[in-house]
Amino acid sequence: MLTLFDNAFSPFARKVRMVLEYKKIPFAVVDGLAPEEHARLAAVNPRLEVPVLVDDDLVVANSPHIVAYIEHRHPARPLYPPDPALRAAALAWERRADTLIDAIVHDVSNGGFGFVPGTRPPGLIEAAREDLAPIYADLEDALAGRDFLGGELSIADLALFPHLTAVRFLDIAFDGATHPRLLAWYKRLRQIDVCRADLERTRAYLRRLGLGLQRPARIMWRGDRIEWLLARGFHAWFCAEIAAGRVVWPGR
Ligand SMILES: N[C@@H](CCC(=O)N[C@@H](CS)C(=O)NCC(=O)O)C(=O)O
Repeated sequence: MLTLFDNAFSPFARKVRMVLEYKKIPFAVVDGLAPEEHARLAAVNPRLEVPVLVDDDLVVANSPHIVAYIEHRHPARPLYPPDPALRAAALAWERRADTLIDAIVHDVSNGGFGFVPGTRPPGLIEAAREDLAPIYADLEDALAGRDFLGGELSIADLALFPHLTAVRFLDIAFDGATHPRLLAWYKRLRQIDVCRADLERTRAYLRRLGLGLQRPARIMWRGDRIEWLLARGFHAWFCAEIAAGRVVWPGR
């Protein structure tokens, strides 16, 4: 039996869960970021990150590796396009979603829960808009003549979907008038069962937590998310966060 260490707010975990559901693979779920599950998560991933997939005695961490593992073990309903060029492009989109797009969305949302009004570093939204603009333009181009980025539904679409949902709530969304193919793609995905279920789960999770725009006391920071902040010149803000004891580092 497979067990997924999941969290309904993690774009990486959401991607993996949609893959499992799309392939109709049975699995058990543990909310790996729930405080009461901390020890169980630590036992399978010392970095204390979700997602993690446990397949009997075998542990796979890091979402693109988990997807590759699932695809290898369960090839039916493939999510890697069979055409080599489309496959390479789909994996490149997955990587862009996991790295730069995740970093921008995470940093603008301050870890997912938003900034207390008036505390967002000046210029952050503008920097995010600037760096998302070429991505939206590339997506618009990539969707010319096709419904999905890999031809059929692929890992590219499922990796991007959680992020392109989040941007709508952060004032950094694409404009449907200038990106009509992207808007049509987004609406198309929302009609797909696994994407609909994903959105419903995330909404229910947020309702359960009763989240307004409250910041968590401490946020776990890592690689790409820090890189984008520093590259865009927000080092003073980030150092102040560290100095204030609000930064948690992944385990080793
Ligand atoms: N590269 C990893 C990144 C996973 C990751 O950053 N997970 C975040 C949630 S989005 C996490 O578990 N953070 C720990 C925390 O917030 O406590 C992957 O693709 O799976």
